[in-house]
Order: sequence, then structure tokens, then C-alpha cells
Amino acid sequence: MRTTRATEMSRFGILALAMFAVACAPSAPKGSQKAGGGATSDVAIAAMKTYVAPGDLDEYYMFSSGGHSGQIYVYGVPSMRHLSTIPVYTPYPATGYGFDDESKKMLGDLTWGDVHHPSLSETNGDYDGRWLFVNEMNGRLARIDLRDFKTKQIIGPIPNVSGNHASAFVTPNTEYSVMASRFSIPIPKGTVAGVDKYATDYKGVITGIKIDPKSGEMAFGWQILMPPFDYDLGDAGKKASDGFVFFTSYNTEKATGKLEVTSTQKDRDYIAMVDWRLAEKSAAEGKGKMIGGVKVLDPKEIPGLVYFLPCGKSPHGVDVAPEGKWIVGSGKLQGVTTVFNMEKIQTAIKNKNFTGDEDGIPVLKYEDIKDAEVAVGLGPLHTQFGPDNWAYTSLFVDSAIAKWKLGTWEVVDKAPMSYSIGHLTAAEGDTVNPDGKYLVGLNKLSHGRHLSVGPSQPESSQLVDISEEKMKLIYDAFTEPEPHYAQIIKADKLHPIEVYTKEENKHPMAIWDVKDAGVTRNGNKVLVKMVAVRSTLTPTDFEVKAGDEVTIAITNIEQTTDELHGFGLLDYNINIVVDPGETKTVTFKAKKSGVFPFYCTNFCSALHQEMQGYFIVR
Ligand code: RUQ
Ligand code: CUA
Repeated sequence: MRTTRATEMSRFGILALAMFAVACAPSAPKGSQKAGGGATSDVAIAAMKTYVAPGDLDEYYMFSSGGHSGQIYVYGVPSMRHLSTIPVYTPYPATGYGFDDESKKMLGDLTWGDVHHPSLSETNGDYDGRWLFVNEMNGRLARIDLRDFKTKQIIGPIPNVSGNHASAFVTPNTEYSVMASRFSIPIPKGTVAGVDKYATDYKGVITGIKIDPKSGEMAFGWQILMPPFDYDLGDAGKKASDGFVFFTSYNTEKATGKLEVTSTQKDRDYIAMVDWRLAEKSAAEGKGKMIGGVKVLDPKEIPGLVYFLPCGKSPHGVDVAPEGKWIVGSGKLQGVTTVFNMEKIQTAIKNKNFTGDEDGIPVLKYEDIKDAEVAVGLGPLHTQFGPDNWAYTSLFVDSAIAKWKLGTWEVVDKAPMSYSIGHLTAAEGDTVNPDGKYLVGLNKLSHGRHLSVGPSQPESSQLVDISEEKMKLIYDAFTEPEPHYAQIIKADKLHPIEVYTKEENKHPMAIWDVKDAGVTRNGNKVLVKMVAVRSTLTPTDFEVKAGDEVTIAITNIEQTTDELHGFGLLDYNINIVVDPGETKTVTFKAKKSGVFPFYCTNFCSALHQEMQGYFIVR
């Protein structure tokens, strides 16, 4: 823990102050009475637990999904302070993302993406602090490097996947990040069949994206053809269930139209259990057939590749408990969550206790494979874990969190959430070794409790203390949309850099001396090598001819923390930001002639305002 003695003292100071307020103030401020729904002393304790004194650091990072903003938001826990925004699928002018050649190329033609489920890289089932993978509904997956908090690679759109929702869950040693399609379509993409042919001509698809253990580089691994259900969420098995990935599915009715009616006819939907090692092996042996330019495995032809576990209808989350033996799946229209037992699943498979099949995929018998139905409350969505077999399930309909115990199946506590809760995330909650301590409810709807900002209300993420027997709401944070999911990692697992060293900068156009800055021409191509250092952009002016193709390569030669420089070029929609030691390029056609000022956009020194120049097009 990074808390200093000073924090402890200041925390006691706060407590003393709050106590004093109770004793002496004629009436405590209204807000302090309301928060937490308890007495003022609870508020004081909550303040003490969430207050991170000036200069002190949070104990955890929380990486939160930005939904259709296309971004990841980074918060400190327990302060819940917003620390950073990592642009992934959407241009972000604040960091110049999506404006330079390098990030523009990564984004391609798509300028938005719907980010859902961040997944931290793991070693032996523990977050290892190397990378963060995030999925996006257009069939893509991105890797963020946690050394510099930057998006390094975007893979996809992956062929045949439509609506990459059930993603980006990583396997225990980050061998794969898996994805499954939310929407079934006729494949390959571009094939047309009316919705009346849904049950026969539409297909779901599960994909494994292979991850290089050294570089994190993502590559297509394998793909599995699935019945036309809607695959929703997933989790990778670990320890007792290592080698498998689990996905919930809804609309196993294979219905179309008004799904809220047509897809909720059957009592049970399924969890698909996929043997990813067998998928890997089968693909390596050359099994499968080409669809949409990739090899697709058919479970009919590969026994043991996929099984269906019947589950409460319309399930959302499926979550593997830390030891891997228990798999928790919740039907979101029910009042119970089901706990499946991996040993029972394996026994049932061995004994071929199947009730039938779906497109050749064996269906196991619900009664044979479950250990318990836990009466958590209405609308269970997603479960997180703490130490000592504690489990926490979010209840959308009840708008609460239920705390219960794996093994005894006892529900011991419920904490109301002020805005209907979707997912929840616990400190190190998806690992083999969860921390407990903190839980964040990622809420969906807003009913006040903050200054109103018009019809589009902020999202709310509520911090819950889970270090004691009773859960306690200790902080209301208002976060950026749309917090579908988040993960919380111990801060000391990350070792971010503050500058790129000269040795690390491998950009072919990097220059480190102002003397090397200048303009070279090759036909109608003009290359401008520029140096940015306090407080000049060199060359300070340069000329091209109308119609030239101009590439500006800017190296920020600073080696000092937070000495960023920017390059804003008016009238040309150019906005580049270079971190200390970084090189970026931007290529464009000099279409308009005239005199165009450029300037540094990041405040960098007392003479920042003087950091300017002219781009002249004749
Ligand atoms: S999801 S809450 Cu991807 Cu559950 Cu949205
Ligand atoms: Cu460089 Cu402002």
C-alpha cells in the first residue's frame, strides 16, 4: 500500500473534524446526512476511507469501459479520481489520437467503436500489469500497453463476427483473448438471406485471438461455427476449469422480431463451454473449412469442442470463481443465480449424460451439473469475487448487490445501489487471488444525487467497502459513459514510463538535434523533419507549393516528465501531440494556398505562447 504516514494522520484529522461537526454544528449539512443513508459518523468513516491526501497516491487503478465513446477511462481507487482517458477506437484531440499517421492507420475508416469489457493481461491467472485488451462491437480488439497507457494495436474487424460483445476475456496466461458474436448473420459477411431463414441460414461465431506472450501482438487464431443464438458475455476457466472458456447465450429460441417476447419463451438458455486447447489443436491440424477468408471449425466434426450448459433464461454474466471449480451463471429474469460445478460437468461429459444436441453440440442436463441455486435477488447480472469464497452479484431489478458465500450458498448481506446496477468490479476480482477491500457498482440509470446537467445524466459508479462483514457504500463517483465493465488492479503492479528514451524511440524519422531539422523535397513530396523543444518548433517556418504532399515528422526531444508539445495547424485540421522523446508524423495534401500559422497546443513553458511559426503554401 502506498499510503504514507501523512495520509493516515490526515485521515484521522478528517475523522476528528467530522466528529466535531456532529458534536458542535447546530445542523450538519444536508448532504452529509443523506450520503450512505446512515448517521454522520458513517459519513466520517467513509470520508476517511476514500480520502487520498494531496500528494498521496491511490492504491488501485480502475480501467473502465467508455462504451460508445470508444475510450477507456482510468480512475484511482479509493479516491475515484479520474486520472486519464485512453483513446482507443475514437479520435481524441486532447492527445492528438486519430490525427497523426500512426493512429489514423490503426483506426482505419471507423471513427467510433462501442467498447465493452476491458480485460487485463494475466500470468497464472493473476493480473500481470502488462497490457489491457478491450473489445468493440464492430468486431475489433485493441491492445493498450500499460507501460505508456497507449493503444498499440487494433485487430479486426474479424471476419464473420457480427457484434463483438462477448469479448475481450483473456485466458489465464494470456494465450488468447476470446470473442463471440452477439448478432447472428448469414456468413460470410455480404451473404443475403431474409430473417425468415434465421434458424437455418444465420450463424453465430466464436473466435480466439492469439496473443504473443512477449510482445502482446494479436493475431487471428481460430474460429468456431455456432448455432444462431446471441452470445452475450464470457469468462475464461482457470485452475480446475483451465482450458475452457464460457459464454452465455440468449435467444436460443432462434427467434426474430420482437425479441423481448420471442426470445424469452423457453425456461432455459445456454452457457457454451469451449475447449480452447482443442480448438487450437484442431486448427493446427488443418481441420475446418474456409469461410470469409478464415478457417472455421465445425463442432459437429470435432467431438468435445463445445458443450451447452442449460442456464436460467436470458443470462448475462458467466463468471468463474477464483479456484475455477465453480461457474456462476445468472438468468437475468430470475431471482436466483446458478452455480455449476466443473467436476460434475466433467463427469456428465464422461458418462455422456446429454439431453440432446443443438446443431450437433451436446446439451448437458441442468440437474446433473449444478451445485446450487442461490437466492440472490431479482435480476442477477454479473458476479465478482473476494477472498474466502465470497461472491458479490449485481441485481439490476432489485438495484442492489448481494453478498453470498461459495460452498454454503448463504446470502449474508445486500447493499442497495442508488441507480440500477449493471456490472460490478472488485479489486483484482477476476483473478485467482482477489483482494476484497473494494467493489465498484457500475450503475446504469440516474435518479439524482448530483447537480443536474440536463437530460443526459452522468453515469454513476459507486464505491463499496467490502473489507468487513457488512458492505458499506462509501463514495458516489460520476463517470464517463458508458461503464459496461471495469477491472481494478493493484497500483504497484504497473510501472509506467514517463519519457521515451532516445534508445527506445525507433521511429525512422526521429531526429535529436535541432541542426538536423529541415525540409527536403522529392518531386511533389515534401518531408519536414521538425524538432520540438522548449520553446521552439524548428523549422519556425517552411514553404511548399500548392498540391504538394507534405509529411511533417515531429520529434519532441525533451526528456523531462510531462513536457509535451503540440502542433496545431489552423485551417488544415491538424492536431499532433508528441510526448517527451516521441516522434509522430502527419501526411496531408497542401490544398489551400496562403499563410497558415502553427503553434504548440500544450502549455510547456513561460514562453509557450511564443512557440509558433508559419506554414506557407504558394
Ligand atoms: S455489458 S452493462 Cu457489455 Cu453488461 Cu453492458
Ligand atoms: Cu511547447 Cu507549448
